[in-house]
Amino acid sequence: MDCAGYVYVADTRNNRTQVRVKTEATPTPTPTSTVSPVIQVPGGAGLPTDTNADDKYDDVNGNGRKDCADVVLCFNQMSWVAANEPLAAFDYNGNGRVDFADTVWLFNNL
Ligand SMILES: [Ca+2]
Ligand SMILES: [Ca+2]
Repeated sequence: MDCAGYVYVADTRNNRTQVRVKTEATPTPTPTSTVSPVIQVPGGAGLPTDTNADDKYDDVNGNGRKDCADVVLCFNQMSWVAANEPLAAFDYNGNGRVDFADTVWLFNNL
């Protein structure tokens, strides 16, 4: 194959070279987030957001910034978040579950 994408096939049995026309390139798939879509946490102002693009949704109440209200909502809705939100978005400490330690992590990372 050459730089233009043409494929040359050596046919030694018939002493000839065949040229195959290049095919169109396969479109590259668009990268998608590793985190499933989140939904609004009860008591929040909107969809939770990831304020610094680290796949941790630290703006739990969806007001566009991480603040104490997120820590409070995270604590109050811990069971709901664990049951309804994608784990990767709210498992801040990466221990495989949404629990009190994630609320502490959120507070310590305001
Ligand atoms: Ca917030
Ligand atoms: Ca956790």
